[in-house]
Amino acid sequence: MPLPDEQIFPHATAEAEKTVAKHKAPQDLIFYSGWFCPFVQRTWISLEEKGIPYQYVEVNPYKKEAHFLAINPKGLVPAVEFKGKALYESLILCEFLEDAFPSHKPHLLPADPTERALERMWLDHLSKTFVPGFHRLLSAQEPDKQRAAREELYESLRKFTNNIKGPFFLGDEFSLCDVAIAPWIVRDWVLEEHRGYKRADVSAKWQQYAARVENRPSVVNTSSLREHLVEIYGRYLRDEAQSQAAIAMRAGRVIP
Ligand code: GSH
Repeated sequence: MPLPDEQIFPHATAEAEKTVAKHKAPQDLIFYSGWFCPFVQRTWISLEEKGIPYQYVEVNPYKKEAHFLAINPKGLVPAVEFKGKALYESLILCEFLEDAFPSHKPHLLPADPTERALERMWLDHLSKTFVPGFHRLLSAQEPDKQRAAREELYESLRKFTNNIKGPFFLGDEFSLCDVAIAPWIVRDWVLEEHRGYKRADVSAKWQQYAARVENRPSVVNTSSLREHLVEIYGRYLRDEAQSQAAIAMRAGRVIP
């Protein structure tokens, strides 16, 4: 019997569908995507920001098909095949795009080694506190657990927000921290509708930053309609999801 998580609307919609249509032709870089996935969207935003030629291939990662497991043995999207070599992990892929296409701008990591390290420290913060915190709030069932998870998420976001230097994380330039958090900003309506989260309750600065990031063309052009995400998030809201992330979080392990 198929896992309920396999029941996913089969393709991107809205602006993301138009972007997919422009990237059907074979290229040196094949981008294995799942239109619904926030981790995928990070890599997709980087590709779009930098104007890198790529071929878009839609995968349902819950089906664990042999052809995809040969690309990523973990069976997770996003993955990339570049000149015959397979790569995966969203932030590693974003950094790979910086390294493999140095003439493509904008550069999403600062040139200065200290600034680069600082950017990576904040990426680490997002991976270790913000992303698991978002998931914890999404799947918390009892009101007291939801309250605690919401406060924990606000705390993580306030720390991040206090370090935003300008319109974007590093100032005027859009950078990898903006890329890394953007997919969860465009999905925070789920928390707002079901878990009492409000951008304004984090801070006014967060509210303004989030509005700016969600309107960035690369973010808009990789976003699909909410209506097809509702079914997926319903499984998380009822704590019924069987994704690797949901199973790991339920068992108190880190998200793979
Ligand atoms: N750490 C991975 C990354 O950053 O790329 C996470 C990727 C991930 O969890 N992708 C999900 C997936 O492929 C879709 S959003 N899930 C398949 C599964 O859980 O079996």
